[in-house]
Amino acid sequence: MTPNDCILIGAPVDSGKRRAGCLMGPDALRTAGLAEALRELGHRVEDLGNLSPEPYSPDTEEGRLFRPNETAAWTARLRDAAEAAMERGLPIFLGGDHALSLGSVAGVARHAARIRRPQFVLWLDAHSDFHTPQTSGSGNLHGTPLGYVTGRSGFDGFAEITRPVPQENICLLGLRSVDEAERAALEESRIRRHDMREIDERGVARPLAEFLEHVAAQNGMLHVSLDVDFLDPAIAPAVGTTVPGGATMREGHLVMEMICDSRLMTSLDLVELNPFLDERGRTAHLLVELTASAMGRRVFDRPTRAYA
Ligand code: 6HN
Ligand code: MN
Ligand code: MN
Ligand code: MN
Repeated sequence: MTPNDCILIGAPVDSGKRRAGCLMGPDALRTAGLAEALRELGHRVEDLGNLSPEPYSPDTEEGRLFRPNETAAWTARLRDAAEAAMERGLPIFLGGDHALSLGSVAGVARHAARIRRPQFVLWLDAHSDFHTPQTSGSGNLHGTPLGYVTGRSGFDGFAEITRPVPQENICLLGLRSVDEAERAALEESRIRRHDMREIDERGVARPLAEFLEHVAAQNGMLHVSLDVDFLDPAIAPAVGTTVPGGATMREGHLVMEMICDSRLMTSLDLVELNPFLDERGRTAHLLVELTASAMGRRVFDRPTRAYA
C-alpha cells in the first residue's frame, strides 16, 4: 500500500447516549498501539491529541433529548477538524461514541464538495443510526448521524448541513437492530442496506464488492464508519449497545482487507469503544488490528478478484 499521512484525531465524545465511558476510547486506542501499528505498515502518523467541543450552554435534564447542546458543540468542532484534516491526509477519528460522526461525516463531505468529488459512506454497524431527534425513541443522539448528514430535518441547534451525502452513496452493512421509525424511513430511501441475514446467505464479500465497485466507478471519496457493535459481542465486548449475531473476526478482517485493496478509503471513524466495559483491552486491540488490515497488513499480496 502506498504510504499515507494518517492524522489521528481524538474525539472523546460521550454525550451521544446515557451510559458513560466512550470518553476513554481515544486513549485506549493509543494504548493498544494504533500509531505504532500504522507506522509499522510504512505510514506517516501524526496524532493531534484530543479535541474538545466548542463552547456551549450546559444541557439541562429537561426535554426528551440527552445532551443536545454538548453534541451540537462537538459536531461543529469535528466538522471543522475533519474538513481541515482532509487537506493534509487520511483522518482517523478515535471515538468517542457514534455522535462524533455527525461532525466527521459532515466535514469530509464539505471537503469532497470543494474538490468536486462525490462523497460515499460505508456504515459498519448493528444499527442504522438514521433517526432524527423527533423519531428517536431513546433521545440518544448517537442514533442520528446518518439522519443528520443526509439532511433530514429536525436538527435544531445543530450546524446547518450544506453538503448532504446523497442517500444512494451510503451503504449499511451488519444490520440487526433497526427501530420501526428507522425501518420506515430506510424503506422510503435509496440507502443501500445489508442485514446480517443477507451476510449469512451471501457472505460479506459480495455486497461489499458491489458497493466498492460503485464508489470506484464514480471516483468517489470513501468514509468508513466502524461501530464496535458491528462485531459480535463475543469478540468485541466493550460497547454499551451489544447485539448478538454480529460479524465474526474473519468477516471483520475481510471487510477491512477489501477496503484496503480497493484503495478507496479516504477517512475512518473508530467509534463506540467503551474501555470501561472491555476485557483486558481485547476490543481496543481488535480495533487496532482491523485498522491495520484496512491500511495494508496482509499475509500475501493477491490479484484483484471478482466476487460474482
Ligand atoms: N449506535 N436505535 C437505538 C436508539 O437508541 O436510537 C440504538 C442506537 C445505537 C447507536 O449504533 O451508534
Ligand atoms: Mn452506530
Ligand atoms: Mn451500533
Ligand atoms: Mn490480523
